[in-house]
Amino acid sequence: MNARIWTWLGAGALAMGIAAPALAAGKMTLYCSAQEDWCQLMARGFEKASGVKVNMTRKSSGETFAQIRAEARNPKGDVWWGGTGDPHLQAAEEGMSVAYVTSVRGELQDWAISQAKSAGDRTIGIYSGALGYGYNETLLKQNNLPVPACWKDLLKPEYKGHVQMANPNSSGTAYTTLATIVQLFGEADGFDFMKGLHKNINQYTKSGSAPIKAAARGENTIGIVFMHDAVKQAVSGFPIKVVAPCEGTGYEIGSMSIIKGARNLENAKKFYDWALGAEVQSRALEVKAYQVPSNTGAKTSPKAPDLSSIKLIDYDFKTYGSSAERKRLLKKWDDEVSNLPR
Ligand code: S7P
Repeated sequence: MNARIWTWLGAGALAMGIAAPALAAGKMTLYCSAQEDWCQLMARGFEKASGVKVNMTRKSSGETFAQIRAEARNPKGDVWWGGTGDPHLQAAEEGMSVAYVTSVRGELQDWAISQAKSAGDRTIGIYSGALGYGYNETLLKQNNLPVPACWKDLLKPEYKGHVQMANPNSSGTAYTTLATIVQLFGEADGFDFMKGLHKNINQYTKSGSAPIKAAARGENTIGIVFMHDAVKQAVSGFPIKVVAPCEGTGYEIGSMSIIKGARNLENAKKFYDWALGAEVQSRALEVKAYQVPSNTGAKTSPKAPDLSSIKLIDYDFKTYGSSAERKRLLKKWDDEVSNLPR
């Protein structure tokens, strides 16, 4: 149906004193930082469930954070759904999101509620997943490269030009990598690690999952990503092997926030409650999104990385999600790592 017919129908309905469902339900703008297919599923799913027209834009976590900050005086978004928790915490601290206590709270995992509590309910956990890397087994063999198992293996000179990660300024995945390495090895040794890794990097991508998509296509050998993003490629039939680094690794609490100044606040709250429901979270499996859902009643897949079998660090979300620390680490990485010759 074209726009003119919709307008005519709407005007007719109003003239007759009847509200057409879509008109009555209104609209909302969703900023989404998960994978495009999952973002579409959420946007279209909410439209179907509520009649609310959803205008969705997909961008990486760091990019969405920068957009919300740039729009702060004239907010255009209503809900920011998905993406790593650190920039959501930073947004909460900087007053870019508003407090909301969901009716679904009692169904959520403790880590999802802790995320909310630490931000005065200005954000909440929607999923969790561990960081790691994946490699293209065929390319590894073709290039006679050893099988990597640890973070420090990625510093070996034979991997020069074979490793890809995203830029931590734009990507939540890559910021999680930087913060994980600093927590795992200490700041001085962690930055030495990042400098050593830089020598082997063929490209810093904008999006966090791009390195493993490139590996799946045979355009890159090793991609530093969330393990669930590597599993998605393996399950899709690509020759990708997934690694939980031997030293231990960090993890994310993927989050959701209502944007301060949301023009469609009631619809934002409706989306928020809907998105936390068990049935909606179970739909993630339809798009091979293998994160751990925050609703305890949501379905998980046996293909999903088993977080209880991975050596996880006690990731300090309070510190590494704070505005000052995130800014400081990103600046240090820009100044001391990204400009080094390779
Ligand atoms: O949906 C997969 C996923 O890895 O994407 C999010 C990620 O932050 C978005 O990409 P960027 O790294 O480019 O920001 C994660 O939260 C999520 O698990």
